[in-house]
Amino acid sequence: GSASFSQIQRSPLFSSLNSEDVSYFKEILGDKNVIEDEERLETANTDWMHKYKGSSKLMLLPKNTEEVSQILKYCDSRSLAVVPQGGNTGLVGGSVPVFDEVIINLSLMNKVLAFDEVSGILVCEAGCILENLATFLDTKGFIMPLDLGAKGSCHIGGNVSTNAGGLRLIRYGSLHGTVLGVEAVTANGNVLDMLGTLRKDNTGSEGSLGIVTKVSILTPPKLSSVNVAFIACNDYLSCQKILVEAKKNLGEILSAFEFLDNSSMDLVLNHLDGVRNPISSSDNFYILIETTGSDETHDREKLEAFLLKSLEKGLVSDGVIAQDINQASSFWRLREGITEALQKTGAFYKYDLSLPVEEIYNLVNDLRERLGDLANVMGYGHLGDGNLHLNISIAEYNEKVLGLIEPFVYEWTSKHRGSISAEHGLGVMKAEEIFYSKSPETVALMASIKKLLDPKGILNPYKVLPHSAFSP
Ligand code: FAD
Ligand code: S2G
Ligand code: ZN
Repeated sequence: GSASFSQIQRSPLFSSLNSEDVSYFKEILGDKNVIEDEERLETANTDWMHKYKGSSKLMLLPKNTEEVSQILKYCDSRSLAVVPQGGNTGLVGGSVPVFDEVIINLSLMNKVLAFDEVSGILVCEAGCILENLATFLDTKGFIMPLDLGAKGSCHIGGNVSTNAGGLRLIRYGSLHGTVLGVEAVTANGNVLDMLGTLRKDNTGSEGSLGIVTKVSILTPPKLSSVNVAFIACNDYLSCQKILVEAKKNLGEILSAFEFLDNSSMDLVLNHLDGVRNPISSSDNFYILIETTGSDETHDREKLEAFLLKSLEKGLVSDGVIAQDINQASSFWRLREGITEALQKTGAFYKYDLSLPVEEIYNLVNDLRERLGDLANVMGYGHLGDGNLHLNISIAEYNEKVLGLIEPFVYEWTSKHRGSISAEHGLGVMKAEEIFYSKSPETVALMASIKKLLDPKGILNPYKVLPHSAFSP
């Protein structure tokens, strides 16, 4: 795991669980929703990447906001630290205990509460799985404004708490724009009902300021014509020019613009079954473009014209437009499958960075030069949002290689005016690195808000904020 993880000390201010605590939780939740079973705790203590592992002795499954409130009120009075957990697909160690924090998992709070078929405003509980919401909305002719590879497991509560970006941000904006309100419970058990307001809500607290129990979100109507093109180009400058052309010539129907380099493509072809590169002559970069509009003929003509023009200008070496939904899914599989393919390599280091678009691939090249043949460096991500997913895969974890990667990657990002966390959050992985992207004054302000809302620091301790700024 990452170096900073092992240097954290368990705060002496937090109590340890005792039998009275467990009996209290059983009283308010019922025995079956108070989990002490070794196997289920093993899963809940381990993150999706199997990189971060806690030692919690208890997982609680509240069924409603009132139960979350009672749990937090009790934990706050007993100084028991907790970790809010959604789908546990987070990639920065934010969703699992660092030590013996009590796990509060929102999975049982998975009901759709209201949907307005005119405005598209959905109100649901935080534990709704993203894919289930998408399926529900599909029956109403609407879609979720965000989509990500973890859709089958991640919760809307976790998406809101990490201010997740994902594959549709280029079209529908970040959750800052679509989340209209939340209901949340603060450390002392107070229920904050900010659900009714239509003002925007700045989130991204990663469970350190409160537990999100309900979300109201604006969902766009489902449009009839979705087209996907998979194209290859020779160099990163062409990737950028294609992005400019796509924004200009596809305009309002552009709904996704993802890139992956040939190392990422090789990784997917080597580690996933049933995938193949639709481009006959392999190239250095691949781009997946999706358009979503309301007129199939118009949209297809537009996409074909765009592709032809890019070929004529020599920006694109080859390209193919999906003939049907299956082929479109096979193109998406190449992009969404990279994370899964990485899981199958021995070990990997993962960086989720925002950078000026023109700088993105310079970092990949610089790091590739720095590591030589010590490791395989891959660059892919949401090019349209200036979000690079820089991943390094290696046979097994190796402190020497980590020492070559960090702090180099963070310093490089900071020097080039980027952010060390584009969409995944800081979690435990990057809490000590926050100063590469936030000024000391901003961190101090974040710490004062944390102090105000969670004076004992029981909510997701050791995460987001550095020990120097806030230590329970
Ligand atoms: P968890 O992992 O359970 O928790 C994440 C954080 O939120 C933790 O700090 C946790 O304490 C907190 N939390 C969870 N639920 C609540 C709640 N109800 N109230 C308060 N705090 C809470 N992320 C992206 O942004 N874009 C992507 O494109 C993307 N692609 C991914 C692809 C794959 C294959 C995988 C495995 C992950 C991907 N992720 C991506 C990362 C992850 O899916 C997101 O961060 C997601 O939003 C986490 O949701 P979750 O419900 O799994 O939250
Ligand atoms: C994606 C997943 C994280 C990663 O696929 O868009 O957010 O680095 C990522 O694989
Ligand atoms: Zn991503």
